[in-house]
Amino acid sequence: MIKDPFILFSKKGLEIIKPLLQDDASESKGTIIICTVKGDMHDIGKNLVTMMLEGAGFNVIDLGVDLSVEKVIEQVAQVKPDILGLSALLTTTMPEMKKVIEALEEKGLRNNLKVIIGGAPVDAAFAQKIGADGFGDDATEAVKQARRLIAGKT
Ligand code: B12
Repeated sequence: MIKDPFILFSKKGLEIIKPLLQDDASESKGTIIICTVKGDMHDIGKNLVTMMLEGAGFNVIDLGVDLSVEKVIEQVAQVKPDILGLSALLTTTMPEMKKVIEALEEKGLRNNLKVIIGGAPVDAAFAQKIGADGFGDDATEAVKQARRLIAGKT
């Protein structure tokens, strides 16, 4: 029983509800790397998306916030995830998403990887413009997009 209502809005609160969202499925549905792009410290939405994806059975590696293009590339090359999720909450950091996709293409890492993006200033048109494979305006849509993209891969 949660006595303090404010705990629900904290990271600790998210930890408490996490097991309640967990799927029974023991087998991973795929691996997803997620992060907030360089220059951007916002992570509340990304953390919610991470939790919902984990709850839906995906293996999610959360790299955190303010991730440089180089760091993202390094991790994708190492882990070889099925999906890369990028979050941006500032109009000034949205261009970082395009830079990541361009760098993935340059390094030959784009072929087997799907990219989904999200965050308040981002929309489907922007996703299409920068060459992302999907966009989610909330955590539920993020799960739908991840399922769609994984299904398309096999
Ligand atoms: C909380 C907050 C902060 C907190 C962040 C705390 C944290 N740990 O995240 C703090 C105080 C640190 C902060 C700082 C700043 N902020 Co701020 N912040 C906000 C605020 C109020 C809420 C954001 C939020 O958490 N929303 C709730 C979550 C649940 O929603 P969400 O992030 O959109 O995520 C959902 C979807 O977008 C989607 N989603 C998100 N990520 C992803 C990823 C994928 C892959 C997918 C599929 C989906 C997805 O699913 C999520 C769940 O539903 C917004 C205003 C607003 N109403 O959005 C301003 C806002 C984003 N901030 C703003 C600004 C300007 C700043 C600062 C520059 C302020 C300053 N002068 O210092 C700094 C920037 C710091 C930095 N370098 O990042 C502006 C941005 C304006 C713009 N157009 O760029 C906003 C819009 C406020 C405003 N109206 O001016 N901020």
